[in-house]
Amino acid sequence: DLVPLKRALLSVSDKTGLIELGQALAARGVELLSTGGTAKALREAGLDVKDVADVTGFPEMMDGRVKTLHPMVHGGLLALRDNDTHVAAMDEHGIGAIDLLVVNLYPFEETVAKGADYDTCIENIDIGGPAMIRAASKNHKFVNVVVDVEDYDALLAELEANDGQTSYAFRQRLSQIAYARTAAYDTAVSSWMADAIGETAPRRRAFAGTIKQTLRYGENPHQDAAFYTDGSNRPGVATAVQHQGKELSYNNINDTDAAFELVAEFAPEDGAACAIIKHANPCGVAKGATLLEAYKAAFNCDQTSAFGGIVALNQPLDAETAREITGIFTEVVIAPGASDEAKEIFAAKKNLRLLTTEALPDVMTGGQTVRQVAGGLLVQNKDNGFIGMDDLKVVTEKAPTPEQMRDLLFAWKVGKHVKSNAIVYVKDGATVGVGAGQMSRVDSALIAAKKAERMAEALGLPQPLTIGSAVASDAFFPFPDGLLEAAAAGATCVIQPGGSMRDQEVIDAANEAGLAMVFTGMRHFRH
Ligand code: 93A
Repeated sequence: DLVPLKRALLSVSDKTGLIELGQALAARGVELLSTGGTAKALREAGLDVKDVADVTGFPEMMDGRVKTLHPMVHGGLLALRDNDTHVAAMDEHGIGAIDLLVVNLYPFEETVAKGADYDTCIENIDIGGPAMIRAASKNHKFVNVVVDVEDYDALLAELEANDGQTSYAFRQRLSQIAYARTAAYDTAVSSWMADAIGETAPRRRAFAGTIKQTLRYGENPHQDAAFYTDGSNRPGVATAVQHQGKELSYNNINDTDAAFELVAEFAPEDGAACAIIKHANPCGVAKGATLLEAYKAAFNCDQTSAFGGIVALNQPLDAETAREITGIFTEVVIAPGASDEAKEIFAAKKNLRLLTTEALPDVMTGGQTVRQVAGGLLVQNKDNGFIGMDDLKVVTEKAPTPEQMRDLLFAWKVGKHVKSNAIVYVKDGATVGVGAGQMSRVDSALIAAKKAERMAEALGLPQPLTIGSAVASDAFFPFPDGLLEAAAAGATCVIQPGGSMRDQEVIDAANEAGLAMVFTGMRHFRH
């Protein structure tokens, strides 16, 4: 799959590194073609360059709007070298193959950033450049395309390593980068125009996605909103089938996603699990011998909050669980499938939405999360960090029993899906108190314990279920106080990342309180 590089077309607005690149290519005997300004710069450096105008037989015209938009150029980029008809067409029309395209586009983004007027911005929309980039990218089986000055060195290194040729994998990588550039470029143009004409409807803005649904409104009724799919076709709320009920709202989608991603932490073959979500935080998560048991246990964590919640299951919805769920008002149920009987039971509840997918989300897959900040986007890899039994380090005199260990790992998995500061109490495979989103870890510990007290009263239990529970903290305890609150609530074992300056103080406090504690060495902030 090595292809030799004989002919290159260089057309760049940013001339940084151009001469060095031109010299290196010329030294390898590569023939250089260029557009006006680029050709001029190369010639001034003493390089031999052919004008694209001489190749097309047309002068650059209309203020440069038409320079490279010609079959002599696009045929040379797009022709399949191993296709007889394509080769015959090249011969017939005298089209020479172009093996390398080096383009950087008219500086549209920079022009907008400078506050240029409308017409200047329009003139800086590159047409020929993206057309050539997309042509060369499509034909990466044979053609190299470089759109970033930063990649000149990599190209030269590839040629050096392969005796003037490039590999398929290399060209493929260049192609992917090139499409990312044209996509970003057109997004910039569209966003600028939207701003210029006052278009605010989210469904008319360009994103790196395909519009799936115009939402009735966003987080609040005065906000417009839309839902996009990202093309990955991953199992999840974006690809789920809705069987009944009115359209999902923005908040429904967000909460359903949180619910399904959380329950997917529990592999169906390890038993049934259920997560109930309110405002993107779990108000109950449990495992059970059956889905029905898992649902009931999750519901008993915080019955008050579960009202109007979102329920996610890790196994197909069955009739018994469906019947139980209809006992209170629930917004959405999502599961990897549902039995016909379960669907019939839900059919009587017009407002309840049932979503099913082919499979659970894969919590181990990568991907990015994107969040907008004023004037920017924050992009990070998804938190798919995983902690197993072998990763845990016992730091206290007491070590957790196997039962405690099971609950600790359960609490840890749930904690990953709770907004920070997160404190999660678990007993017998079910959350019994969740403290979420507090600015202080102590408050999260207190709130979770308080909820458990209230539930004990409501259920007529002799004592809160936090007595004898396992507790997880999504990040380290900076001081012993949060840990002591958990101990006061009745927790007997603790899982936390460790890594605080005061770890020793916290460990001492745990020993004094008779707690068993393990460190994960990994934290799960979620903001
Ligand atoms: O005005 S264009 O959209 N029309 C074209 O046919 C065309 N071909 C290349 N702009 C076009 N280009 C762009 O010209 C390239 O993308 C590059 O940014 C620039 C290089 O022009 P010069 O070599 O004259 O500096």
